[in-house]
Amino acid sequence: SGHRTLGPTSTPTHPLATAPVGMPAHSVDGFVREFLHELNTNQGVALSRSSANDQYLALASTVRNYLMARWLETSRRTREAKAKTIGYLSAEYLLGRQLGNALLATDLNEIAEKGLALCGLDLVTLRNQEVEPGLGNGGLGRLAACFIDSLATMDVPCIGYGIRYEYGIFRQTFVDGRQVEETDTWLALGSPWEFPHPEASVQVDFGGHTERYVDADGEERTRWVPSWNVLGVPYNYMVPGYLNGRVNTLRLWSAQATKAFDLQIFNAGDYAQAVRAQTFAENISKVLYPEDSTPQGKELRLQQQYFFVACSLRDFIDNELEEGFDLHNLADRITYQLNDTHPVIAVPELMRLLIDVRGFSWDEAWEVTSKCFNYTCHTLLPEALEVWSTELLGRLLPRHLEIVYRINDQFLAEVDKTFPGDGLRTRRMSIISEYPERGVRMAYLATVAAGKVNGVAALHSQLLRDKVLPDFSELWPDKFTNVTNGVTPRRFVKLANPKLSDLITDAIGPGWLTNLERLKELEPYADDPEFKASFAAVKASNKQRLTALLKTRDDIDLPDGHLLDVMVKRLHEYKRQSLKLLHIVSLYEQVLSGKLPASALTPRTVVFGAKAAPGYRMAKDTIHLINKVAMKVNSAPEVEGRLKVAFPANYNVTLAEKLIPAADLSEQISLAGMEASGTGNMKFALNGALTIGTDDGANVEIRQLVGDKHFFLFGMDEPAVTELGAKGYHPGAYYESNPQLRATLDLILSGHFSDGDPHAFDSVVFNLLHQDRFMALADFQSYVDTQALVEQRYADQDAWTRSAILNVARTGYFSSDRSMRDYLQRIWHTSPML
Ligand code: Z16
Repeated sequence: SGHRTLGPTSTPTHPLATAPVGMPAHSVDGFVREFLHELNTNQGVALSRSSANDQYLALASTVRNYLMARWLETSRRTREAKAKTIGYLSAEYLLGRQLGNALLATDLNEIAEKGLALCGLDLVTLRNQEVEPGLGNGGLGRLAACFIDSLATMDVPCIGYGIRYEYGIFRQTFVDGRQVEETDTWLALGSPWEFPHPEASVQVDFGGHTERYVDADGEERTRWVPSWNVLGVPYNYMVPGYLNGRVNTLRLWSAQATKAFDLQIFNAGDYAQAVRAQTFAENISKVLYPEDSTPQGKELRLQQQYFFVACSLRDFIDNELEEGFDLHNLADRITYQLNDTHPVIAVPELMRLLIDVRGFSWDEAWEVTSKCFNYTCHTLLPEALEVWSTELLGRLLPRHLEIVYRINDQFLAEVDKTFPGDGLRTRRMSIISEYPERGVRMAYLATVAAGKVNGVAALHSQLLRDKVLPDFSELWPDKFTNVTNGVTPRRFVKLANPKLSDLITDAIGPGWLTNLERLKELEPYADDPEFKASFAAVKASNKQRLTALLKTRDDIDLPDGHLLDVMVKRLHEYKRQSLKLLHIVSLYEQVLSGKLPASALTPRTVVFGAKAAPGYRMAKDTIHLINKVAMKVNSAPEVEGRLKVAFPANYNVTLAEKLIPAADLSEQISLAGMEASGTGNMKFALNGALTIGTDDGANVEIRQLVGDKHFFLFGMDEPAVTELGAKGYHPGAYYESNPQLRATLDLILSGHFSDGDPHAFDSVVFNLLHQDRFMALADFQSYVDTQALVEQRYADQDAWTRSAILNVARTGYFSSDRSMRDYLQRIWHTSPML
């Protein structure tokens, strides 16, 4: 009755099908043929009548087709070898544009450029048609994208699992300097990079209750009787390795209503209600939650988490393993990496699958489960560690809550055996918290289940052991390890900074792109006048490229010849955009009040890029203040054009790729002990910016590697922060005792930046004066003093360029390839395919 059979039936064969379809010819003519074919048959238009969007979509399909044979072959090879796969479980993937990366991975850039030119088209224009898939908030999502790029490039089997949000991270605009959010309609103009597989959909259950029953063998068992369900439809994306022929898969799940769900209501005759039910189900993958680091405990978010994790576990077992595979050996074939606490519900889900569906005993199931998972923690902020109320969890996933309770009982019995009678300790360590309401501490659950728990930079991993999970590290010292984050040099050096890449390759050959430690070979060039001149010319050219972009993108005028001082990252109090702002206002105030002649200012443009979570008041007020200060400073004749503030809206991966290569100075100024790692810091250093930063996150390792002379350290270190906190921190004392800080805050309080309204920025200023949880005022003087050192160094352009080159030469460690090698050795215990 019009229905097609779902799923594989038999295994069809044909002599010509033993190998996947071959690759199209790597020639300009071949490329043009493929491109026109795609334009005609997929877009259904003639070249002469095609829109830029048609052309982009046809180009994307063309490039995609070059990867197709490799994708099919990768999948065949991996299955045949029965290789162990990394299952990367992440609620976010901040991929950035795909076309440039696909052209790079296939070595088609030049061919595409020439071929398109023959058609009268410009490759750069078409590349700019692409709307980036922004399926992540910030660092964590971008890290996932870098990691899957590296695994593909290193020939390691990996499936990235996540959610295909219909709307990714919101689009930011400013109205009167305030952030306004718009929905991100990234799918609206077509999505040439994805392959939906509705026939492989997975049903996911929710709600209901559990029942005990006795099975045929007389065993007492549990059955979950859910009350509603949805379908998860997989969408596959290619993850091409760099010039190595491997193409891994990113599998993102989209929620759809099941038939059973609405049939009942249809039969009851309420069509409108049935359609509403469909909307309800499809809400699950509708939108990315826009909080970075401080998640909201919303029911829909828990639904999202369980939804993608349940689909992903089922997918691997049912579709990636051969039929009849003995799940007792599951850990031989997959290791799941839990990217933060977001996917931790996978732990009780695997237990449930093994016990309730596959008939395992509890102990057998735990034996398998505890070998399959590892957990990465990305934060130290207590408010970022997810706790789900047992009320919500029990309502949405009653069987999982039972399993969590039993895991906890078994775990606390173990604690009691190791530390007999230490009731305080068992209460502290319980997976179940009692205040302010009963809840499941997902970080504890992850730690109990995981083979390894890692932090994301050396300092962070140490603090994780000492401050966040001290009882756990005492119980299981060997469970804890560090893997310092990294970034992919393919996207963030080669694609983002082609001129620097060519310069490097001219000097040391092309091997650095897959072996970034080879950047060390650049060290001698730091004293080569010719190389230095070329390096400085590349920076100047990247600034010009940025100037052109900001003019058309934001109608922002970047002045020539300024020190380009860049702070781009999510807006969060702990990152201290407010401290950067105080520095700007302080410089401005000194000129206004005549303490400093304008001619003494180092010409400097500060560029901010930052989205605030829509519900984060302080962050949004800070954005407003930055924009208001920018308006005033930029038009103030007193500073004679020597101080500018630019705040392009909607900072995203695409903008980062243009901004970072142009930067002179990288702002990494979080309060010590707060930023788990940072990854922007690495991207800047690798592109030849010098860092001004605190001793925090991966800054610590960057400074160790580049050397103190080439890094501007300021502020308290973590022990000093802890000591000050213990002693009692009084920000008002800094205001009272530091006249320049006082003049700076007073200028804001005077209404100078708010058309005379003295209360416009009360929330930000009074927070700094009376609370200042992240001690911006305590670090203010050190920061402005260190900025003066920056200016001194910048005045000596030759010395600056030398330091910049050494930053590039000495930060090869921060390749995500190295991070992946560390995970392979320390956590996954597997290796690339041979
Ligand atoms: C996130 O982006 C991060 C941590 C977290 O708990 C949640 C989100 Cl969405 C960031 C960290 O803040 C940053 O320091 C780190 O570099 C990044 O994750 C990747 O590890």
